[in-house]
Parts: sequence; C-alpha cells; structure tokens
Amino acid sequence: MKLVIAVVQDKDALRLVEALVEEGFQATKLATTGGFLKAGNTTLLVGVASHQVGRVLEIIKKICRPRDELVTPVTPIGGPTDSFVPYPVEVTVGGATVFVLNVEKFIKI
Ligand code: 2BA
Repeated sequence: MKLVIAVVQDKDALRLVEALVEEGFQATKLATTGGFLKAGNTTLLVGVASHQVGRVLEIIKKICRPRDELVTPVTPIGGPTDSFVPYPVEVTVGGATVFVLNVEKFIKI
C-alpha cells in the first residue's frame, strides 16, 4: 500500500477531491500553508493499493494547473536596505507537489 501526499492549490482542491471520490478513492483534505508564499494551500492524503498510484497521479495531472503568482519581498528588518529592491517577483506555483510513501501498516479501528 502507498500513501500519496499531494500539495495542491486551493483553487483545484475541491475538484480534485470530487474526482478522486468519484473513482472510489478515499482522501483526507488538510488546510495547509506554503512556507515560501505564506499563502493557503491544500494537502491531500490518499491511501491506495500500490497498483492504483498511477491512476491517482493521472487524476492529479488532469486537474491541477500551474499558475503564476506575484510575491512582494518583505523589507529586511534591521538589515541594509540600500541594495534592497522591493519589486514583485513572479513564481509559478503547482500544478501539484506530490510525495508517494510506502505504508508499513494500514489499520482502521
Ligand atoms: P510555497 O512554499 O508557498 O511555494 C510556492 C511556490 O514558490 C513554489 O511552487 C515555487 O515555485 C516557489 N518557491 C518556493 N520556494 C522557493 C524558493 N526558496 N526560491 C524561489 N522560489 C520558491 P511549487 O514548487 O509548486 O510548490 C507549491 C507548494 O508545495 C509550496 O508552497 C509548498 O507548500 C509545497 N512544497 C513544494 N515543495 C515542497 C517540499 N520539497 N516539501 C514540502 N512541501 C513542498
């Protein structure tokens, strides 16, 4: 068995959960925050049989889109500001960051 951990954008999360459940997968949706943008994102935990990982990845690929976000750097506190340029920087977020882990034991009590 595998645990698929997928960090996705909030905009894609609901459609992704619906698509997974529609195909009989079980998923847990966590409200999370990205360390870089400090913006909300969604992390899904999906426990599946090893042979189903490919299908889960296909569904994630189909639904999660990359998007460009503008980040305005924060002025350094107490640091030198003469060389600091506070222009917004564009970063591409997503489609999804996915980890696939081996599950040692799966128990429902
Ligand atoms: P954030 O940490 O808020 O990162 C958002 C986007 O900012 C990233 O998109 C990437 O394009 C950019 N970025 C992140 N760190 C950067 C840095 N040090 N320098 C320049 N640009 C940087 P994604 O790569 O698609 O990641 C989306 C979200 O997935 C991340 O949100 C984070 O919550 C999660 N994530 C990505 N890689 C991860 C990892 N190795 N471990 C845990 N979570 C991860």
